[in-house]
Amino acid sequence: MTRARSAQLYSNAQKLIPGGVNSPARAWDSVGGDPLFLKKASGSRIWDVDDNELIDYVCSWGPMILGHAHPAVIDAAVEATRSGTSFGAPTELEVEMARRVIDAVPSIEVIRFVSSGTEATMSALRLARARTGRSKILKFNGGYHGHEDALLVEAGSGLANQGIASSAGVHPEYAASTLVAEFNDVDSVRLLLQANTGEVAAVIVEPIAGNMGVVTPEPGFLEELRELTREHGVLLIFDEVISGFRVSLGGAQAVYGVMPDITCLGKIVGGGFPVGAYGASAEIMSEVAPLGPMYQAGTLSGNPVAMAAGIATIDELSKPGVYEGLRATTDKLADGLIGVFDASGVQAAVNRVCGLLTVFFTGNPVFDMRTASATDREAFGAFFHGMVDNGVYLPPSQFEAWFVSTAHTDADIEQTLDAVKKSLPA
Ligand code: HOZ
Repeated sequence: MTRARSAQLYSNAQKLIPGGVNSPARAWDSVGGDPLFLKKASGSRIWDVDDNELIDYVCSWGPMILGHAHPAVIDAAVEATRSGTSFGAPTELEVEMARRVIDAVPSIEVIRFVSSGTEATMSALRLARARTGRSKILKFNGGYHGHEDALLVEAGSGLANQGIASSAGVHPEYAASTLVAEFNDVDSVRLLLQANTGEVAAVIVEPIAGNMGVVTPEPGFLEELRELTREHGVLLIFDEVISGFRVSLGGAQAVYGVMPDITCLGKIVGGGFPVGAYGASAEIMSEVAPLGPMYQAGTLSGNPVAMAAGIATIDELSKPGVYEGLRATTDKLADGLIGVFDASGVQAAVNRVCGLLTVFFTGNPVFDMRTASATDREAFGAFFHGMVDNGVYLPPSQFEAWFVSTAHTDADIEQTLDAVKKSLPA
């Protein structure tokens, strides 16, 4: 496997772009080595600029749930493009898209489209503050909700890799207004809400954590969170940027039957184009301008090409059997991984839900950021490189999810498991 062209591009990029990447999670800092530069993708496969073909479990960090360059999505986007790529005025596509999301996601009655997941969470916090008249926010250690200032505190994803859980440059008052609890530990939430009675506007949580690696909510955790927030008059925000349209058409809220006050979406909702969204009851959304006093705007919000791609994606996902298939593929991969690790005496925890999984090298269960951080990250780095050398592209970090798509076949899974056998950490 030659990577000469990637190495050359990376060297050039480092002179032009901070760290050579436009998003830190793409650098291979935590596993070592130079990132691959990609030039094309189709279905479950990607090709780098040196013509190496790999099975892809990054899938653009989530949006490509149907696999890359799905014909229905490409056709819809191309057709929309021919009619003009941005108008800065309302379109029929936005209305069609809003209808689909509202029909699918149980707690959303009214939705506003923005251009990224970060914009969605940022706007959701502003909405919660506007609605409650309070300023503090509670998040979870290892929860990552994009790069909004108040949320870059004890964050997962790229920040955890860099060992900078809280970003520099955040206004100290913002950071001070963010409280941090432990995922799956409702008592840690209770204590913070009691100590800050009447001051907390919202609790924001990834109902299935995806930025400390995949960590699922323990039975009762989300339910108790719902109860507690209600008791304290605090709005509950589900960041479903990763879990939305992935674990089911209705997201994690439909799977666990717990309804947030505000939902944030991103990734899949744009079908591979830059889209985010936040939605809630009609009453809460009446705070949003021009109806209400909470201002939020964007030139490319509801962009027609992105809306067309999103509609095509949701329509494909709405076909019978899609999620059953995705779940079966995820299970086949996760069970296969456990089988290989067990047969080789490698201690590993494989956390999974439909369409997502993470391998942690540890003999213990991983249920929050502390247990995720206590796993063998050096072993993960060696495993990652073995996998890439054997034709499988994984997220270059312990604290990210592997994304499975509906395009991954049984043959892909077999090939992946063969690569795992050759990549086992010592
Ligand atoms: N937010 C993604 C990681 N959880 C990274 C996005 C990217 O680097 O493209």
